[in-house]
Amino acid sequence: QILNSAFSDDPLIPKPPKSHPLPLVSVLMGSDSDLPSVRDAARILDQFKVPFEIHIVSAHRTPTLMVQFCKEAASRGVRVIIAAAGGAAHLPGMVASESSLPIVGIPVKGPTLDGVDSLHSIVQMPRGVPVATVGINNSTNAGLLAVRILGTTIPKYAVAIEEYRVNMERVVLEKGKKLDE
Ligand code: RP5
Repeated sequence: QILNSAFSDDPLIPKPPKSHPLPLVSVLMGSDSDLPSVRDAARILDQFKVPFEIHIVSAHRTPTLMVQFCKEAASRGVRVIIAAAGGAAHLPGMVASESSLPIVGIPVKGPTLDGVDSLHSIVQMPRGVPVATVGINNSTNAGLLAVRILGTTIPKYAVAIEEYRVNMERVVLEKGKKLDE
């Protein structure tokens, strides 16, 4: 069984949120250096009270762990996998090839090439192996998409997304009103 991955002891690298024992969503990242880019997805899942887990799983550095993770995820109750990677960002695509769950890919912006390398690596999947790719570093949308997918079968998440949308509209309209004053 997959347990929490060991994250770096480097005090400069933010600690990940704690994994839930019975997660509906798995958040994977290729490296602990991706953690800042997945934090907003974790915040959204937390906000919507979705049980989730978070692991480092690398398509290149820990391929055996990645395959094992994919084999076990659905039977552990996971419904959606969010996978973040940068550079030669093969993790989301490889997870999509090893699992039948819906995969949301987050292209991470690395120190070079502005994340376009990651975006192209994740979005240009061959027909038959889909990855729902969000914008570069847009892990907020990855979290929201995962909640929406859960909402198709778990009504409380659909209701919560509806409330989120209504609230977002209200906030934007209020901002517009303030501009007109
Ligand atoms: C990818 O390589 C990771 O997703 C990360 O974005 C990138 C660089 O990893 P590190 O060299 O920072 O560990 O696999």
